[in-house]
Amino acid sequence: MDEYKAIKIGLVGDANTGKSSLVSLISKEELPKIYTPTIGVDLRVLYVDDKKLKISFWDLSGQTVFKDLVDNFVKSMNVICFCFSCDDMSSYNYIKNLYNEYSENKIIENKLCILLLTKSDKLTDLNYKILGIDFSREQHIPFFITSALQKTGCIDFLNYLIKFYSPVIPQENNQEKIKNFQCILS
Ligand SMILES: Nc1nc2c(ncn2[C@@H]2O[C@H](COP(=O)(O)OP(=O)(O)OP(=O)(O)O)[C@@H](O)[C@H]2O)c(=O)[nH]1
Ligand SMILES: [Mg+2]
Repeated sequence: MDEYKAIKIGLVGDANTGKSSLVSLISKEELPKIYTPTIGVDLRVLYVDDKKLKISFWDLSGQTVFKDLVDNFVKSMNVICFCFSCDDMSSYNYIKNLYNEYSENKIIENKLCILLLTKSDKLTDLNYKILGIDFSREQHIPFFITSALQKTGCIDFLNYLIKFYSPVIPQENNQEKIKNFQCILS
């Protein structure tokens, strides 16, 4: 396993935005039937054998009580996924503030940031989508629309990550790639 490139991905966002559900889906686990808030952090690992990638998903709690712990974990990640959900405008404000905070504290420097709109099966207000597109364009970060329930968007998100870290492309080019990303909508 030594020759595998390790990539650490942290999912952040307000409580109840569906981070754990997304990670369950990616790990091919059953979606939890009832909402169980994450206590601190959960970890799942995905091996992509043909690309020699070991992708670890750090499912970080959105509970306020764990904010300091989450901030500390985030510092050691390669990728930060900012999650907000289609049914809660405060979850958008939450990640917007968090992004600004991490940006001011230089926590996101040299990290790939990704914006995820979750629970798209509940999308009744197109404003969520527009806010996501605007945010991703302003900050030059990729944007994916997902539903763990309907199993949509996650494959595009995963493929993007795999392609981004594909060993064929030297790691040094990543900064360039971050700047030149295309806004991806699924
Ligand atoms: N409709 C719908 N509900 C979802 C989806 N994903 C998650 N949920 C529900 O949203 C609630 C919260 O999901 P979690 O994945 O536990 O949320 P979380 O972001 O991990 O929450 P914390 O661990 O507290 O930060 C649960 O009741 C899930 O069943 C989705 O894609 N669609
Ligand atoms: Mg959780």
